[in-house]
Amino acid sequence: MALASGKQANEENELMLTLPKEIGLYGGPYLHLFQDFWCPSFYFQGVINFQKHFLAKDNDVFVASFPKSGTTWLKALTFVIVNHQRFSSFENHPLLSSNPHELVSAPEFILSHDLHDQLLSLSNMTEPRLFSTHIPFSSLPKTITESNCKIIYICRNPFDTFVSAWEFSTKIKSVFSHALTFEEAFEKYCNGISGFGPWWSHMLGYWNESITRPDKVLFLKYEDLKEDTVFHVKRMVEFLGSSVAREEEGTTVIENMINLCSFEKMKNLEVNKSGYMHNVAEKKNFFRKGKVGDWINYFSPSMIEKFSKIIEEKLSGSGLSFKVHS
Ligand code: PAP
Repeated sequence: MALASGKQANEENELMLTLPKEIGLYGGPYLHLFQDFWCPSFYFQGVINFQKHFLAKDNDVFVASFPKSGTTWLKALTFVIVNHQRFSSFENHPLLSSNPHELVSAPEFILSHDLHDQLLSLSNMTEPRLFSTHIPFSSLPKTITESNCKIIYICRNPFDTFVSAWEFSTKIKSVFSHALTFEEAFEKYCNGISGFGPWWSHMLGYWNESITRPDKVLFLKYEDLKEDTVFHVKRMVEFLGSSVAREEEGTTVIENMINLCSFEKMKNLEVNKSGYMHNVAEKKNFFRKGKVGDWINYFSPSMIEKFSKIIEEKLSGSGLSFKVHS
């Protein structure tokens, strides 16, 4: 397999310099408009390496999301389901001693450095392999879209997603974030300018695919998962063809899984209270409020009106809509 040489990496740096760029909330000095999405600088090389070098296996599982839509929660739930046979004890589970982001990695992140070693460790991972990604469906490597691997996508109402991203950006190390005002960041968000955005094409890419290929993409909403976690976790179990589906009848397995991954449980675990992820963001900041409708405390009436219209216009005719209040 041909790996990125220093020369290739330089070519990619040069390519990045030719792309339209904007300041974003976090993820590097800039967002670069690449393949119709705003790729944060720190992910650029990793995205290209992912597209060029990743080899999917038919039993791979991907957790896909727009940032701040419930990735951490979905990673935890999917990890517990996929590894049910391997880690059946809820008293001694890896999620009690590791943050979900440490257990489920994004190839676009890990392949941004030490490509050769990282590819080797990916190919040696215990199967089924579980990954995450923020890349839009249309930019996923063909090896993923054309193989039988499965994708679970989570989206969240864009009001709360924006507020969650805004709050997160104020807490990460300043070298990785920008001092945009709330209003400036909101204007950019309205125009689709945020990491891996526009948010509407991100959601719609996976939404449309979930309709065309329901066995390939399971589409979840954060709000639905909050409202009826048991129902949607059972959908995940069925979608993944997990043995939990056969074993769970008359047991509390599903409830135990849900409790282990619940906001309150995860937020209060020692492992999630201190320390950094990738030396950039404190782990505790991945667990803020975990509520539906917190946006109401942030938006002015004119912002609400403007953003509601944009959401309606962008999603019109798609069949995708959101509950925005709890
Ligand atoms: P990421 O894209 O950076 O990985 P992501 O996990 O998608 O972030 O989003 C973080 C949001 O999920 C936070 O929302 P908030 O800012 O509105 O509070 C976080 O609190 C919420 N979250 C994290 N873990 C859970 C969980 N176990 N259950 C419910 N919500 C959660």
